[in-house]
Amino acid sequence: MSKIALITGISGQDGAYLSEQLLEKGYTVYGTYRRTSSVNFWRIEELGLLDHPNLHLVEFDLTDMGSGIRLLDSSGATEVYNLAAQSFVGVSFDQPLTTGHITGLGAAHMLESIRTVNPAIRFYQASTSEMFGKVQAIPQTEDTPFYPRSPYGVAKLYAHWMTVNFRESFGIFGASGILFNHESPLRGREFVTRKITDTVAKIHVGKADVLELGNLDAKRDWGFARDYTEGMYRILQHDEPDTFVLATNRTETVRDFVSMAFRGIDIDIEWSGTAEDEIGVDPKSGRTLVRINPKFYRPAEVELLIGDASKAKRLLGWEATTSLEELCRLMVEADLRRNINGTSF
Ligand code: NDP
Ligand code: GDR
Repeated sequence: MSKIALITGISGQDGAYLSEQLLEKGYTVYGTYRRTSSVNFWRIEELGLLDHPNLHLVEFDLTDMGSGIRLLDSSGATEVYNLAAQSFVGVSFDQPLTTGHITGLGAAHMLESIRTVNPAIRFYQASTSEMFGKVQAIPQTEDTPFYPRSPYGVAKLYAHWMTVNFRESFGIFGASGILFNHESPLRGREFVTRKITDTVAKIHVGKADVLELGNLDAKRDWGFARDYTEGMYRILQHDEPDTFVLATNRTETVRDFVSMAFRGIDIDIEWSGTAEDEIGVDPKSGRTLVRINPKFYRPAEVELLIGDASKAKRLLGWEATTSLEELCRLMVEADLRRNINGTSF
């Protein structure tokens, strides 16, 4: 009999890759999506999974605990990957309560549902490097103190500690992956890497003139999402429920990522100006291709993230295998293809 997994948030980036990997491993997968006025399955469609016989798409909202209980009961899942969240940091400042309900309390709903239906179900919580926020140590490990800097980070910290608490109080197999930023061609376009690669592709084909960004100095530890979803699986197969950092241990600025992406279309951006009037220019044509728009600044910023995933390497045999250059190339190529074919999401 195949193992049964439930993935909340299958319409998101990680849900798509994780479902692909679990199906390849022979799992039956129940993937949850929200009721919306138009369907949002482009990621699983792009991976060719939409008609997979072992993939069951089920309507579900994390804020409705009763439906979580019924879903656990009817699916017979023995592993739950809780990936659903209001995951955009910027929006969490405008909608802190919605973010708290979904991203924070939503995880508690799943934990309570597991406790009610079958406490033997293994639970993975999608925790985040945003919990480190104003960082207290470099690099960040499982032992680094938390200091979240956004309503999203605060909500995730609640969900993280509820997972640890249910592990310690009720013996539930609650595992938490503190994942640093991970990107891919399936990344949502509001996140900075995909915004950059999509706009670079649009500039290349003449559909956009300029890339407008906020804080170019923010530093992130960016990896490839497919490596990280494999890490989630390994975290849930470990003998003991535990907390693991997944990261690349390399950090770069947003500015560096912009330069890297433009190199993908043979432009070597030259930077000039300071802070809020900085611009990026194509030295060959003299065109300004990058400029600052203050509307993309955040009320409080996470300036620097760099993770140390040695524990995951030691206990799970996991490490990030895709370089940032390779990741950026994959993303620019995918966006060029989509913009040329007119299939851009
Ligand atoms: P996405 O934003 O791409 O996906 C989030 C998913 O959650 C979507 O399927 C979304 O559905 C769903 N969702 C949102 N609200 C609800 C709700 N009320 N009920 C049910 N489902 C809901 O995120 P990622 O795939 O990038 O990330 C997966 C998880 O990992 C998230 O929890 C994120 O916070 C966390 N994380 C991500 C990192 C990253 O770098 N990608 C790093 C660390 C943690 P819909 O499509 O309808 O919006
Ligand atoms: P982040 O990702 O906040 O780290 O959260 P995002 O890509 O949104 O921002 C990264 C950094 O880039 C700066 N930035 C901009 N960001 C966006 N989105 N748009 C811009 O125009 C822009 N200009 C500069 C930001 O200020 C920030 O410093 C992601 C999400 O996936 C979370 O769910 C996850 O938990 C963390 O990564 C780890």
